[in-house]
Amino acid sequence: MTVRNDWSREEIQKLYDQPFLDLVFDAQRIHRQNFQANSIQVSTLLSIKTGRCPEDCKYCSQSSRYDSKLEAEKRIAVEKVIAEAKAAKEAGSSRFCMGAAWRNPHERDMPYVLEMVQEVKSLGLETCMTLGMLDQSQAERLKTAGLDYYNHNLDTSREYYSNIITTRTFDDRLDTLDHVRRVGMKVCSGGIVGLGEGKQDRIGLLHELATLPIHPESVPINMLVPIEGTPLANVDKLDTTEWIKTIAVARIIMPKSYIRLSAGREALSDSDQALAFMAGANSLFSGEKLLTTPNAGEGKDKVLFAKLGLTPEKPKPTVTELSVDAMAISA
Ligand code: SAM
Ligand code: DTB
Ligand code: SF4
Repeated sequence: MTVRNDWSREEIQKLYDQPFLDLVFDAQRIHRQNFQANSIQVSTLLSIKTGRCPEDCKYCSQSSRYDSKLEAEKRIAVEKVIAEAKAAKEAGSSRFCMGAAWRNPHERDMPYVLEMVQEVKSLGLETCMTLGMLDQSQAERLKTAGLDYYNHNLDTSREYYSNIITTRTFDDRLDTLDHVRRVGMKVCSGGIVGLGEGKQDRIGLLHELATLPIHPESVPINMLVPIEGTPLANVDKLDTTEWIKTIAVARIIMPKSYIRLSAGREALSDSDQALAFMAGANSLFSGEKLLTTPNAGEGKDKVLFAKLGLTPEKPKPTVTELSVDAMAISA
């Protein structure tokens, strides 16, 4: 199956507007042509610097502009990050994603994040970071340290974007994605639904993602987690079906990308989650917490996986683990 980067908005709209069951059926068919059925990639998130962010993203608990009652935390120690990463690996995660409430990393933060990447990578976990905007040299240094993925979301359509964020532009976001791509790092980029946007904006977001020169390897589709004190605290809740449709269309137009059921999973029933997997979601965040909000813990996910017959993708073995295996075979 060929991967296309020339989708038109009309084609995407047509996919989105199909009868729901036709759309989900199509998405699952395409999913099975490109991925192993019943296998889910599991990532764990950790906030390495929480709150007091200068940006004005209207959904976010971490913006200093809103009174979200979040307790801010300075950079946490690298040792603590390593301990959390080890625990995540033991619990079955294959990727460890570290997030910071920054507009962009300052030069003084670089040694801290670079050391962290090296250490987490040496545990045999895939590494991911989300630190805000990156310049070309920062992307280069993160790649050299062993960073596998960089998460930077487009969040919503170009047209709706300025209703949500004014402190950085849509094109700033595309520039960061371009810097990440140029150094050969994998891209994790998606958006949020339920921001008060219309269907055309969900289609616009999907169109932007699917017409990037290379599709993001990982596409998180978040559902707004309303945060008290933020401008979007009381926005009307989006029907879950629209979230599932967004996932299904993403699966069809970006057939080789991992589509991640992200923030908002707490609000989904087990059967809604099953429907999201049916629609082609094959990745999720596990653990008790996302960055600042609660998430389904590992225990809950184990039960869900057993109920649905899903298997977590295995973390890649470390070099040491590989050589121990090789010795066992040759003995
Ligand atoms: N500060 C960095 C940045 O914005 O690039 C990294 C962290 S930021 C929290 C990562 C992403 O989480 C955002 O782009 C947004 O898509 C998602 N997110 C943040 N708060 C959310 C919320 N309340 N509900 C759903 N998704 C949210
Ligand atoms: C993404 O798209 N979703 C994750 C991850 N990338 C960094 C973050 C979700 C955050 C949800 C709100 C919170 O916990 O603060
Ligand atoms: Fe800051 Fe990221 Fe939250 Fe925006 S989404 S306010 S940049 S932490």
